[in-house]
Amino acid sequence: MTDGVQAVTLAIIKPDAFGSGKAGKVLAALEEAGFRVRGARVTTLTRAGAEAFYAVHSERPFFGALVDFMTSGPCMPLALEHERAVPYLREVIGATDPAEADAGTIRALYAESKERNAIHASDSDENARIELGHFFSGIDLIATGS
Ligand code: FUP
Repeated sequence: MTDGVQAVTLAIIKPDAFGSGKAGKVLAALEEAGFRVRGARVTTLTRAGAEAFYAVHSERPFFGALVDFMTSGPCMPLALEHERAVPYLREVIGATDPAEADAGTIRALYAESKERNAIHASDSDENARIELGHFFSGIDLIATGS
């Protein structure tokens, strides 16, 4: 454990990775990268829930397919702690399209395609706070320092 201030971000192991039995491997990669798991769930998104979660993309041509995919089976939201939680998780997961993701990143290792790309990560501290709120209440997250 470091002495630095810890931050928390949201990851979601998406239905492609969860449904093909890769959740354990993805979680192991996240732990090996140095994240501490502060919250974890298994849930299947409702259509309304997925639309709300991805509301920022509602005008994009891929929005309907994205909602179809994210509601197609169980996923695993994770609250992950690290000193640089948001930017570091983005580094560890790699580019949106696995064909463009750096070798060794989670998407390079486990994503099928840009559309079915194994894992979500919040892209700012503000969005992390909002997105964590979709899946966790404060009391679900174990206390810092435990
Ligand atoms: P990322 O932050 O890397 O998850 O990527 P974006 O926020 O740009 O996109 C969110 C999700 O929309 C991606 F994970 C997959 C989906 N998407 C597509 O299906 N097609 C695209 O062209 C871009 C994104």
